[in-house]
Amino acid sequence: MIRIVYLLVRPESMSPEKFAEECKVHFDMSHDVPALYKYEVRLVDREPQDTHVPYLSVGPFDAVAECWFESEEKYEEYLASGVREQWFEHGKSFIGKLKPIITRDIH
Ligand code: 3ML
Repeated sequence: MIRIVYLLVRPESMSPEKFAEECKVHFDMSHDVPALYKYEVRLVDREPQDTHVPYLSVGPFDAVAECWFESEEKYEEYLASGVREQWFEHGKSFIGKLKPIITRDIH
């Protein structure tokens, strides 16, 4: 499984409420995107700093998302799709900045 994690920052001019609304629309739209096995987007609620190891300061960001793909072939199919292109167009309307992190399994 290919999994890509994203940190999302809302545009400076957008309210947190509007951003939350658009995240919900984006989640609903994800169900029509071909070859996307799963998409999740979650709003940042709290960022506790009382960690048991040194705290790493990152951000600020407003949401964390993840895209799952079953294989490289599926990922290519996703990239080639027009529906995916429309999904990204919606993304451009409410994501101010995006930090993608391509992750891999530990074994
Ligand atoms: C890539 C993505 C990260 C995210 O949260 O949504 C998708 C599509 C997009 O950026 O519009």
